[in-house]
Amino acid sequence: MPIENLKSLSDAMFGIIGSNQVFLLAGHKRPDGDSMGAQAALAHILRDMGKTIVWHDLNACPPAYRFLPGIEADLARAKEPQPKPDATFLLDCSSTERVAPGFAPQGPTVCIDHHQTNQATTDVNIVDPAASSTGEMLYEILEARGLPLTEAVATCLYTSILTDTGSFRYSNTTGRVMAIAGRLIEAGADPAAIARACFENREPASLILEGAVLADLRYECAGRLVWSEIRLDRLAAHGGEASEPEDLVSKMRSARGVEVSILFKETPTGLRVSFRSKHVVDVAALAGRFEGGGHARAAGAELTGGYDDLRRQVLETARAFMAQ
Ligand SMILES: [Mn+2]
Repeated sequence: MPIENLKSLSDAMFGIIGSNQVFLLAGHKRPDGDSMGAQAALAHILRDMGKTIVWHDLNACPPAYRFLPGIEADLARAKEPQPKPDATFLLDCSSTERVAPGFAPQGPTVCIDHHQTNQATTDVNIVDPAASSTGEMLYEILEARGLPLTEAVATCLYTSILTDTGSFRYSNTTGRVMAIAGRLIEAGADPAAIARACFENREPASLILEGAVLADLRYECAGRLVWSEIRLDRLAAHGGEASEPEDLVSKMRSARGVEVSILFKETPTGLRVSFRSKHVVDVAALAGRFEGGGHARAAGAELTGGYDDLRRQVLETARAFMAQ
C-alpha cells in the first residue's frame, strides 16, 4: 500500500475506535458494491470489538448487496430507535457532500477512501488513489493490525474488490489485489455465490430497460464517444428506480473504438451523468468540470437545471475533451 504513514493513520483510527462506543457509518449516496462491502465489513470489525453501529442510510442499500452478511438484520434493526453515535466513519466517499441527505457527522470522523478527487476534511483521512477499492484498503489496515479475518468480513471485502475492479478486469487489478482476493477466499468468501448475488439477481424489467437504452446509443467523434440516456418516462415504463441497470455505462464502453461512454439519467431536478473511459481520457477531470468526481476511468456528476440544456453542455464539454 503506497500510504507511507499508514501506521500512524491506522493508530489514530484505532485510537478513535478505542475511546468511543457508538459509530455512525456512511458512504456515498447511491451506494455501490465497494461502498456497501466496505461499510458492512467495518460493521463486523467494530461489532467484533464490542462496538455499536448506526447506519446513516442503510435503506439505500441496493437489492443486489442485501446478501452481504448482517445487512438484512441491520435493515430490521434500523426501524428501531437508534442510539446517538459518538464517532463517525465515512467510507468510499470523497467528501461529506457526497453522502445522502441528512448526514450529520458525530464526534471524531475517520474517512477511508480511494477516490483521486478526495477532498475530505475529516479528523483522520486515509486516502489511497492507487487502491482498487475501499475494501482493499480495509484489508491492508486489518492485516497491518494483525486483526482476524472472519468469513463475514472476507465476504464483504471480496464484494468490494470484485465490483470495483469490474470483476478483476480494470487496470486497478494488481497482483496484490489478486493475492488479497485469494486470501479472502481462503478465509471463507465464496466467489461464485458472491458473483451470482451481485450480477445475476437483477430485476427482470431492468434488462428490458437496458435494451431500450442500448438501442438508442449515439456514436460521435468518429466512434470514440458514445452516449445514451434514461429519461424519467422510460424509467417509469420499466419498473422505476429499482430497475435502473447498474453500471450500464461500462457496458456502453465495450464497443471497439469507443474511448468514452456517457449515460445521462434524468432526475426531477436535472440529471445525473456517468462517465467511463477505456484507456486514455481522464473522466474524473471531465466530471470535475461539473463539480463531480471519481476515478480516471469512472466518474460522475449531478446537475440541477433543465435536462436538455444540461445534456447539451455536458456533451459539448466531452467533445472538447475528446479533441485534446
Ligand atoms: Mn470504491
